[in-house]
Amino acid sequence: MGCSLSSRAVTLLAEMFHTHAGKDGDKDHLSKKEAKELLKEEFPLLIGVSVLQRAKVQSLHFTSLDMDGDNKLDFQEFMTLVFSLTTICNKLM
Ligand SMILES: [Ca+2]
Repeated sequence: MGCSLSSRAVTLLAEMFHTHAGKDGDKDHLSKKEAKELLKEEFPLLIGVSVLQRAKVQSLHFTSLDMDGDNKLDFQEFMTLVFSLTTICNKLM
């Protein structure tokens, strides 16, 4: 019996976070550089979107996502980014 779609989605998100966060050796936090690379590699669809949608994506500033101000994103802060991106992607569908 396979996993449900939602179980796979949650697992994939956690996997995506830890894979990118671990590039600098700290798999529990995304640095600004890692967050930028994650967006570029995992959400290439957003590269081809309209100017208006791109403006919304660019408004997801690292500093506004970094709620505790430690200059890196933990998993909870990352999920805020995922929520925003999912909302934007849903509007593009
Ligand atoms: Ca943080």
